[in-house]
Amino acid sequence: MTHDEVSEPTTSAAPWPVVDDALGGELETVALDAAVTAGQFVVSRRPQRLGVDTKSSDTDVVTEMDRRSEELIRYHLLTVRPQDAVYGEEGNDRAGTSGITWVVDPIDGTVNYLYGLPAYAVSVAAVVGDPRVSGAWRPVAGAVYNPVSGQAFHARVGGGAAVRYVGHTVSADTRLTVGDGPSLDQCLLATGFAYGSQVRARQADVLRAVLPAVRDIRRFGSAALDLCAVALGTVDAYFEEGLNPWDLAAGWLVVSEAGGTLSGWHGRAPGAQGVVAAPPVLHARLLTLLESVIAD
Ligand code: LIP
Repeated sequence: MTHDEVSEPTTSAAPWPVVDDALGGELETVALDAAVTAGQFVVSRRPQRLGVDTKSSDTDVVTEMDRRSEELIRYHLLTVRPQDAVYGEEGNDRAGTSGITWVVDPIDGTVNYLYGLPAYAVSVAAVVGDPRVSGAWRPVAGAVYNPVSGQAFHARVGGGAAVRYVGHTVSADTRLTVGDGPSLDQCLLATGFAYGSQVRARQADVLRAVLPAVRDIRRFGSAALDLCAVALGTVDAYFEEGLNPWDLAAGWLVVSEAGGTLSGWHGRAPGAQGVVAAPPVLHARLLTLLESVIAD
């Protein structure tokens, strides 16, 4: 594969590098294989005594299986596509020459994994642009795999989104299409919170204003699974501030390819400063509410 796979933007309407469907299909398959392989690894090879360190705060944990999962994913990706870049949550980033960067969360929902709660996933996405710069990248293929439920969500740009069940057997794909979505006051809304106490205090203030306006809140602890839940319809919408590219990349594409709308707020691209995902009409109503309580 060469750099000319990713052709430069063709029109102002498509300000992003373009990936043809053959490449998109290849990238989707690679992402799915890598996510399932790593997801099954973190379950089957979890040691009795799990090594745990902390990162940005005493509650921001990284386990030895996060690191081993990312090593396995990196090996898998670079075996089949050695020319690509890799940008992963646990570091050791790698430059590439193809115009494709793999954005990897080896275990999204690490605290749930640590506690044995069944809401964690491996998220693997191929993106164009620079994932280190908010607004300067977008996903073109990706997969999110929950090894406990067996749900493997996957999508490629222009190819739709689907979920299959991968365990001892593998199910057929079910296409994902978001519905019209309910009114705001009937909305089951997923969200999450940062690890830093000051950001959490501000997020609690936002939640105080949002909670009375919706049906209810759900906090599952994995952004990637929250985004896939919007595409699946097991929640109506999702918002969160403080996400990293690896939390967001694959789930972003699953939502958008299922017909959902995903953005930041106050006109920003989705990223650390905010993500809102929902069916289009509900997205607009939720965004208006959030922008009324979140300062620019
Ligand atoms: C998690 C996110 C989640 C957020 C958690 C945490 P991690 O990622 O997926 O949405 O609310 O605080 O950041 O740290 O488990 O990879």
